[in-house]
Amino acid sequence: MRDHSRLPSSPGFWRSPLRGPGFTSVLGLVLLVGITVLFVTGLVSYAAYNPGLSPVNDQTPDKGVLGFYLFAWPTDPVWLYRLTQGMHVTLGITLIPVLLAKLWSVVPKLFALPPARSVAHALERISLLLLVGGGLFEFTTGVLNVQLDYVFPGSFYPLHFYGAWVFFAAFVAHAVLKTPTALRTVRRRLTADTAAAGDPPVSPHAPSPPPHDPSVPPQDPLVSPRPDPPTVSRRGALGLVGGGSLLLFLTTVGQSLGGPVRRTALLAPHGTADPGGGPNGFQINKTAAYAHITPADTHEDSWRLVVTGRAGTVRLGRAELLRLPLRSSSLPIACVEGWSTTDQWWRGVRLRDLAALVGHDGDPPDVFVESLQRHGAFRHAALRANQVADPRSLLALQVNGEDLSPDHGYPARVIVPAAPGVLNTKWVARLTFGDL
Ligand SMILES: Nc1nc2c(c(=O)[nH]1)N[C@H]1C(S)=C(S)[C@@H](COP(=O)(O)O)O[C@H]1N2
Ligand SMILES: [Mo]
Repeated sequence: MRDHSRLPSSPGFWRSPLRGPGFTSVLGLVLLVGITVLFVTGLVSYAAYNPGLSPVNDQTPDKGVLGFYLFAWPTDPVWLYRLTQGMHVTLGITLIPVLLAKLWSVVPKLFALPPARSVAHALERISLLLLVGGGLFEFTTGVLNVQLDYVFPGSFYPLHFYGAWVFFAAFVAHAVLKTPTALRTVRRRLTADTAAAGDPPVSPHAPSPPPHDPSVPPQDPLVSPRPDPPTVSRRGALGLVGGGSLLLFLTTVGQSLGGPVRRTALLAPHGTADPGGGPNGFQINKTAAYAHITPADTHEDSWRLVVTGRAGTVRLGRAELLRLPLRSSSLPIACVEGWSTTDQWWRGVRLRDLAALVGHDGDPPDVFVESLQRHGAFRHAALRANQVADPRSLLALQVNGEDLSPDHGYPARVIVPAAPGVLNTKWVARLTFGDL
């Protein structure tokens, strides 16, 4: 006779004594909270990144109904995007061991036969496929986008955005079905632990604790019918998962804290340009060389900033810009990839003063910013009116008391409070205020 226990569809195939509702419930409850935070911080990131005014800077093409919630991202507090995106990326990376352990803990269910016992069961299994597939997709695309320059067919942003909605819909359905059981399991486990620890009964007439853990009915499909002898306790296994998460957290979070702590971010992407020391010695995203910006392009004799508004166009050299009223702002750069800098001291011309030069006094409109850079998705950006109006928003010419370095955007770059780094266009060549 064939030994069915050698097929993954047979419960006897799965031998780990760790599997069971207790293990799965704890991990599930951690993910319930964690993934909800990931979803919210992720949606918020799209609102920040996606001004929804210019199709050129709309990183969510055809966002359609899913873009219903997009709003004007505020410019206060200046560390807002450092916080939301630092949380998004750090938490996402920290949750990887929990996600993997959770999937491992329920893997027998994925193989169970028959594929569907009823229509309801079939629907549940399809939703599980979306849940598992969506979860793996979101975590994988997120990590790859942070760690590698570019690996996707099409832009990362719509992929991660659509994926998030599919994943989260399946996640909500799953959470509604399973959270009550998970909470009950964990609560019973805690009560059982307290009783086992030898707490005296509340009253001599109180019913004695049940002889075995009632949360693990022997027929629970997660419990192996033929478990191997344990090599680690459930608590030990949860400790390993938690330890893995802690290690990832400690080797990631430094990139969002910035400053000297950045060096602890061993898992932050490397191989990027070394910013060196001095006033310009902070994180560089894309170097001038990468963007094919040459000294000839940015030389005083050739570079002119072209500013257009309803009153016409003006052209300004760097010397002329330096003669305009210069302002200072202490602002960080916070990249969608999760890293950010501490506040840097920028000096330059207010965007709203430049708007006023071309006929937009008082109430400046949106601006479309274009770089000298010819190729690449980040060579242009559109800023909302509230970002232009903020007195801290600058076309920066200097940073930390020195001229911008070529890698940080010499001769001029945009810096806007609380905005994602991608809106802080470097090597600016043209500003167009108002409707295009
Ligand atoms: N022209 C241009 N500007 C750009 C980019 C770019 O690739 N090209 N990268 C943007 C991104 S994604 C970030 S995070 C910031 C980083 O600025 P930094 O390199 O000065 O730290 O610059 C932004 N400005
Ligand atoms: Mo970025």
